[in-house]
Amino acid sequence: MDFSLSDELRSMQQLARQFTEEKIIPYADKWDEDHHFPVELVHEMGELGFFGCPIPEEYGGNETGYLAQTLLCEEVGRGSSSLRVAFNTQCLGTALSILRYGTADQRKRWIPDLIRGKKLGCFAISEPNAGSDVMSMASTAVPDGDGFLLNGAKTWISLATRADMALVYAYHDRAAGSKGLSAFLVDMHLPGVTTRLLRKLGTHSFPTGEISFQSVRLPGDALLGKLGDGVKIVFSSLNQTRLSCAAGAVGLAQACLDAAVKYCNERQQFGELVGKFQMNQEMIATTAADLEAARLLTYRAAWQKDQGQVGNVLETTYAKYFASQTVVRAAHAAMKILSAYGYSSEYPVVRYYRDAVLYEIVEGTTNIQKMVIAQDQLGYRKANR
Ligand code: GRA
Repeated sequence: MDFSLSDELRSMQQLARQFTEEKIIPYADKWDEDHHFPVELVHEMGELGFFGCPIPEEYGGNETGYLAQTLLCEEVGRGSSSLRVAFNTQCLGTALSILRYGTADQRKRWIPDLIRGKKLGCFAISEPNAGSDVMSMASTAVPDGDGFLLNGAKTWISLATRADMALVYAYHDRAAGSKGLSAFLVDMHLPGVTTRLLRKLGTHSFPTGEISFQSVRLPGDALLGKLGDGVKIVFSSLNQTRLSCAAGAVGLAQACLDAAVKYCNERQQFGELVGKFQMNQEMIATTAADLEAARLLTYRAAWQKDQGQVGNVLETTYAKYFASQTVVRAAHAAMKILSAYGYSSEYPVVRYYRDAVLYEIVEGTTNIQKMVIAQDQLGYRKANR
């Protein structure tokens, strides 16, 4: 066992830290307040290679791997939970699936532009009546001539209103059950595609929306993988996007701890620094210990993927589950320590608090993560594939 980071990983971490400190942290509160999506930062991160870690050089990536990707997600997530989502829209939920399941033409068409941030991507799984219950989705893409006819509605899709392409999951044959689900690469500029922006509690700098597909004619080469590969693709994709959530949660929990520590060492009450009070120390200690554990679980899941164990659903689920719980506790602790200042828009803690909650919902709720873990423990269904 070696817990140290290589020189290459440390320098990538350093680059992302510096980028976040210079280009994100000074503006993140204002962007959040204005609901402003700084698209130019997605381009910049793309140019710096932030989205290309698990992608071969042949398609514009840098092949530095999942642990590298995780470190970058963590650093960006420390500055902005909103911008962290770009790792999923540009790579883990889109380009990476195209790399795994796409043809040479599909890879060439989409991957380089997505990971360089030149084209914006999104992935469309959830529907108004299909959240945790993925398989109950109602969208259909039935064979039609030499292509497919896509109909349906998707919701809670990051970048829906801005994306150039979407990886859409839909049934080509509803009657065939799980074997009837397929994945499609959809050009978002096609006739019949419309979107609507949604309002939400936090992550205001990254738009989330609904997509409606009304008799959208897809060409035959929109199909990703084979007919019926939808289940395989969607669950393997969720197993990578959940890792980025875990990393983002670790980054945000670190931001919460940093804010709490700074305040403890500045603010005086009853004649001494508030850090001297044991009840505050208890919150600092539990946050710091949780954070260490969450970070180790996250790095382990990433490291396993770098060893070729990309189907490590169980360990990725532990990481996503524990990191999302950690960040919620960390944000609550920071709020209590900063108290009225925590609740005020003058400090970023109010943004951290709003953004933290999302980690318990997105990419599979906490209860879904627990379900996966419990079913594995009980022997009902092995999580790893
Ligand atoms: O046997 P089969 O051929 O019928 O296949 C079944 C099963 O073997 C089928 O799926 C297969 N399967 C998997 N295949 C590969 C299940 N898990 C895996 C896996 N890990 N890898 C259906 O299985 P089932 O048991 O009938 O399904 P289920 O009862 O519905 O339970 C599965 C489960 C609860 C794990 C699943 O539904 C799940 O993970 N739900 C959570 C959904 C989720 O994470 N949604 C997030 C949407 S994306 C998102 O939030 C992105 C945010 C928005 C954005 O940023 O754009």
